[in-house]
Parts: sequence; structure tokens; C-alpha cells
Amino acid sequence: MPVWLKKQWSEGFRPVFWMSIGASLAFGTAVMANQPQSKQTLTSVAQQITDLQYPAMPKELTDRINGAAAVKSALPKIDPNLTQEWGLTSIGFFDAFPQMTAPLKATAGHCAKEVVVAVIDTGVDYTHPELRDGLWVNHGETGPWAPSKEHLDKGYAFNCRDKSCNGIDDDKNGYVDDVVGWDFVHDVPLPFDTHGHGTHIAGIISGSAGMGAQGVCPAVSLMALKYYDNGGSGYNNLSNTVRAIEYAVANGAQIINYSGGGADPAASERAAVAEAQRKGILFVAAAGNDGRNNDRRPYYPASYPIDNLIGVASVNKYERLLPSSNFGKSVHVAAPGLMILSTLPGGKFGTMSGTSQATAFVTGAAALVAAQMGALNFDYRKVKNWVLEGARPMKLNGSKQLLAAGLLSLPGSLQVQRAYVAKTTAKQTSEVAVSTRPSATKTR
Ligand SMILES: [Ca+2]
Ligand SMILES: [Ca+2]
Repeated sequence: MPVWLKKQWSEGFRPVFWMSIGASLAFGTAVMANQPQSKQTLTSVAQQITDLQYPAMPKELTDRINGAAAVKSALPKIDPNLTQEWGLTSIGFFDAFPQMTAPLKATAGHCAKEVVVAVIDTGVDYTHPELRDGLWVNHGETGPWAPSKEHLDKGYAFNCRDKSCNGIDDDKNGYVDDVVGWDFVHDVPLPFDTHGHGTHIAGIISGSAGMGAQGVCPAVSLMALKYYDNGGSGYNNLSNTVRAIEYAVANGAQIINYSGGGADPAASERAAVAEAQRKGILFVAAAGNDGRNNDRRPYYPASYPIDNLIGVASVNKYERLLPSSNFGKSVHVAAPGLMILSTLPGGKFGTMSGTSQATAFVTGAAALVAAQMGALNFDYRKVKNWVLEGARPMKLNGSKQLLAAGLLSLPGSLQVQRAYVAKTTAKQTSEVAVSTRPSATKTR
């Protein structure tokens, strides 16, 4: 089998054996809010998603882009049963709030817009009420615009008077009208999700409306990069992956979420991850859903030996590794990954399972911890260290070992981070004290 044909989702679309843990849970039990689960079938949910037309940019976003007053949308009342999602409880999300530093706590509904997370996936439903307030906006492609005299002399017709829709690459980054990201599958600006996977990942990271999918880092700036084509070749999916990573690196992402992968390495992909590392970007990747040891049979990109990578395994509600989850000392940390409730295209909600979802929890946690320091101070080595050192012990099955031997813990990571800040502050204070002390040699 060619290398790229194995590229697939990390919630595990396995043909036979893992069907019960992967695909069937991914879509088969996807539930729409306020509808009985049993009425949803694989076909009906997939069909609803496929039938969606690519919506235009949401009005809320265009208003924001045009500098108009933010439109307050009338949101349904928060359903406490939905927001108390088990994965959030497991990572200590609700326990973490009292521990957060004052500025962040005050704006906990908006984690930190300065932190940019690129979701390289099937695209994102950027019109979803849970997600539309948390989108990254490329300010080089926004703002009022008028055709030049040269344009008019050439007789060009422009229906639009904004950089976001003028058909011009205003910020000269190689992409025309890329306002919220890019669709590498169709090479068009709006990376709408007709699959469901990317929208689900986005909700876990940044869901912010409290309607049914609370994100770990609400309303962090989410850059939507669509690389995966369900009907496309594995080769195209790989080359689009590489282009998407390069876009994220070139356009200011601090964290990349990649909830996919395959059994075979690729030089181009490895080079792109290495370039992300050189640019100081954290790369969070799924460990895969083959139930195997990645130390023996690696899963890429999670298994590239590059130090900006965090490989993520998945656990159930009882904090046991899912049988489908890959493991090994080369896998860094585990996070919730079974029946995770999040957003689906078309303003819907549903559950999916696998290391894809676990990866999104780790990305959200990394973004939240990074947000405490301010985005300008982003340092992937420190953020990775806080996430891994803050992990709490978990029971492992027999020989299945994880490098960090632990489960993602927001309170734990915040604690490690605060200890670091306290130590750094103390060191700076003592250095100041030393430098202001009169020199013994000079006083003689
Ligand atoms: Ca551009
Ligand atoms: Ca433009």
C-alpha cells in the first residue's frame, strides 16, 4: 500500500475490528442537541453534513472585520448537563478556575485571543454559534478597500469594497482573501467543514457560547486550515497537510492541532514539523487508534523525533486507556477521548471518540496555560513542559506505558507554571539585589 493511503483520522476509521470504537462512535452515535440518540444513524448524520452548502462568511465576522459594533446574538440558555461534559471534569477544567490568575479569570469566557491555534483538519463550520466568536482573523485581509484608478481603467468589476472579498492577496502571503484560514483541498479562502471532524475538534479547543460544547480555551483565536479530502488520494492529503503546516508557520500560529496521521513517515511532512519547531511552534498530534505500541510501530506525525511534538493517547471516563489508543514511551500524555460532546457542522452538536478528541483537549490546555503568560512570551518548550509535568498519574494496563505516565490535568499544569513564574520572579529579584549592592572593590 502506498505510504499516503494510510493517512486517516485519529478517531479511528478502522475497517472492521475497531469499527466499534472508532467510526461507529464517531458518527453512528452522533447526537443532535435535544434529539434522542437512537434516531441518529451513520447515514443520516453524514448525509446532513454532506448536504450543507458552503455558507458565506458569518455576518458577525464581517461586522467585526468592518469595524462595526459586535452583534450580540441571542443565545439559548446554557444547559448545565451539556456544559458539565465529562472530559472537562476529567482534566480538572472546573477545578482550575479558582487557580487561574486574576486577569484571565476575569475573562475566562475568552481565554486569550492573542494565542493562535491552527486546526489542520477537515475545515471548521465558522458559522457555528459556538465557534464564530473564536476565529482567528487575518487582519492583512480585512478592512475597507476601494479599487485603484488602475483597476478601474482596466475595467475590472468589483462587487466588494473590503479586502476580505476583493480577490486580491492584500497581505501578499500567497493566498487571496484568506480571512479565517484556507481550504487547501479546493484552494479557496473559506475552509468550510462538510465532514464534521474538524468542527468537532474546534469545539473542544475553543467553544465559547456555552450552548453545548465548552472549549478548554474559550474563544482562543482559531485558524481553520482544511487539508483533508474524504474522497481524495492519500498523496493529496499529505501534500495538503504540508501546505497547511507551512501556512500556520508563516501566518502566526503558536500551536498546531493535528488530529490525524498515518503509519509511514514522509520527508516533506517531517521538514514542515521541523520548520514549525524552528519558528517556536508547539505541535500537538494524535497518537493514533490502532491499539499498538508507537515505540515499535511509529505513527506520524506524532512519532517524529522533534521536540515541539506532543503525542496524545486517549482515555475513557474511568481514566483507562482506550483499547483503540496507541501507547508507548514515545507517546507523551493521555486525555479524554471517548464519547466526547462537541460541535458539528450546521450548528449541531454530537459525540465523537478517539485520540483526535484527546489531542484537542491537550491543545486547549496548552493554549490556556500559554494564555496565562501572554502570547508574546510563548515558548513551546515551557508550555510543553508545563503540560507534561502537570499531568497526574493514571492506571496503565500491563506493559502499556506513556512517557509522561499521566493524564492531562489543568490544575496540575497551572501549578507547575506558577511555580516556574515564582522561581523566575525570585531569581530576578535577587539579581537586582545583587547588582544594586555597593561593590566591595569600589569602596576601597
Ligand atoms: Ca492573503
Ligand atoms: Ca483580499
